[in-house]
Amino acid sequence: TRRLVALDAPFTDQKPGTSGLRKRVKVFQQPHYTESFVAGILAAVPAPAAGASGHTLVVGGDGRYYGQEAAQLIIRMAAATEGKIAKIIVGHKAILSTPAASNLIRKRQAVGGILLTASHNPGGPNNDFGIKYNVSNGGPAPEGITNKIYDFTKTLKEYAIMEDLPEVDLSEIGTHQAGDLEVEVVDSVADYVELLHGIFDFAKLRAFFAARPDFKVLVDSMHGVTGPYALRIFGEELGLGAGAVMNATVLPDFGGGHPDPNLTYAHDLVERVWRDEIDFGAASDGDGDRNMIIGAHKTFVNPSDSVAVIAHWATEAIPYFKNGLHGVARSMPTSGALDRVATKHALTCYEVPTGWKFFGNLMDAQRLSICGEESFGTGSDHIREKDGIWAMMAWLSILAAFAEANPGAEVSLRAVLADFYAQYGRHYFARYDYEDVSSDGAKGMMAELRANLPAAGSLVLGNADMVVQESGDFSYTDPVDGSFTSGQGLYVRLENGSRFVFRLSGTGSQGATIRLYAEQYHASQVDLDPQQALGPLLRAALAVAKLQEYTGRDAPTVIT
Ligand code: VG1
Ligand code: CO
Repeated sequence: TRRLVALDAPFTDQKPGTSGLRKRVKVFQQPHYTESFVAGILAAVPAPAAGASGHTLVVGGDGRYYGQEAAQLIIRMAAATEGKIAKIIVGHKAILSTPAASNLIRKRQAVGGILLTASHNPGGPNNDFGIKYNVSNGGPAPEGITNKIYDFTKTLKEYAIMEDLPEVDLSEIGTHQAGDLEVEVVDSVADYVELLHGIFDFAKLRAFFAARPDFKVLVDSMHGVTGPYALRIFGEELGLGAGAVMNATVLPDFGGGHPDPNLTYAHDLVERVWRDEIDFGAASDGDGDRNMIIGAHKTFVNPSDSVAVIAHWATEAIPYFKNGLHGVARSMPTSGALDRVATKHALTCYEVPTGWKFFGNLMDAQRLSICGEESFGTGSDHIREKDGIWAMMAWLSILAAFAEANPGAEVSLRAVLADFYAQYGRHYFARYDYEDVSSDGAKGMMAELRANLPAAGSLVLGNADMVVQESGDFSYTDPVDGSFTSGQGLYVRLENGSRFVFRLSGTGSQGATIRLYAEQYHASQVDLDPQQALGPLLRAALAVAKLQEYTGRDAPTVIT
């Protein structure tokens, strides 16, 4: 039976951040809390056209704690929409990587999807859960819609739910019925693998490995959602065996780890790759949309370089792009390496605010093929999310193409990067994260910096090498639909091409995280240590922002 459940008072804290609503599991477990946000999403789903049948919605998540409960709850609430939602497609055991969910939404012409993930945030009963709404193009809902959801929840008085429906057995693939709602449980991996087959040349990659039996690959799924995907794609399809994937079991608490693929949190992989001289090492985050690429000789592919190198090689290395690229894009804090590739290849390079939702319109308008963020996110218009496994496949394809183009040369990540830097020069890039600082301190620091940004023509701290060319608070007007977004990060660009940026994270679940991004270009000095090359700039930025004064921190939590 359909029941209307009344709330004592609406929740006022359900404002989605950079990528969905992320809170402690305990917050989602409060009575009616998850229901309230789901009600907001269901209200944001457009009504079906007159006479048309109800919509299809995709549901799935990264396997974290509370995902099963949330999926069952969404089914009971969707079944109470009186036909607005007629069908739910859900991953086996409610598991879908974020890229796989984006693909399913597009492929099955769903009205949207509900993604049960807090991405790279730790999971388990005392950590984070998250819910993200994606729209019919497969991408994260734009701000217009997330604001609507937030406004709806702030005044919600009651929500509808089917009370006495038995749980749907999500471990059984096939079609189930939940009242009037059809629930199709699908293999989590199959459609995604098919998608990749239409993008990459699997036979060529197999031949590459067959010709190099000593070439070692190690993929770290960090007990996140990509385990089954990586086992199937790298282990089986590319013939590398199950040993090529570590931490492949999806665990509700990610094995107690922090499923964020960077040099700090993916340290087990980093240690093995650098110690055992593994040629190609890669990691992905909890929900599978991020990637880190590392290799022997202590090689680390900075994500800002990664998207630029992929764009440089795309038409040659990846069949999906053989007819050329529409354009490229990066988030504002991401380095300008991609801009150089765009200039050389006569492509437009768009600069958008942080967060994947800003790429979708450009892709839908066929203005954008490849894009990336400095935060270990890389992707293309094959879906509307960043895609960790896609990035790994792209880099393997580049290695294969590099081998073909340079017979007899060393085939390694290091060689590909050296070749790239020789052609374009190098954008040194570093990011400092100060996690879990006091919200007041972070806000105070940003407010003072915003008010006192060093002006064009002035010297940063009187330093004669640091003449300010431009500074401001980044805003963006979407060239496709004209929507305007402001307050996206404080930047100071110097006349020598260097830049630093401060912004506050929008994905944390408690306190505040300050991010400082720095970049500096060198045309010919390409072998410096990035932290050393950027040291003076970083120190100047920290002093200008009075970071230590406001936060009491003298060192970052994570350095990239
Ligand atoms: C961070 C990254 C941003 C990324 C977002 C979601 O946001 O900086 O580039 O798009 O996470 O990634 P913020 O607001 O904390 O800086 V994921 O893998 O969490 O979906
Ligand atoms: Co993620």
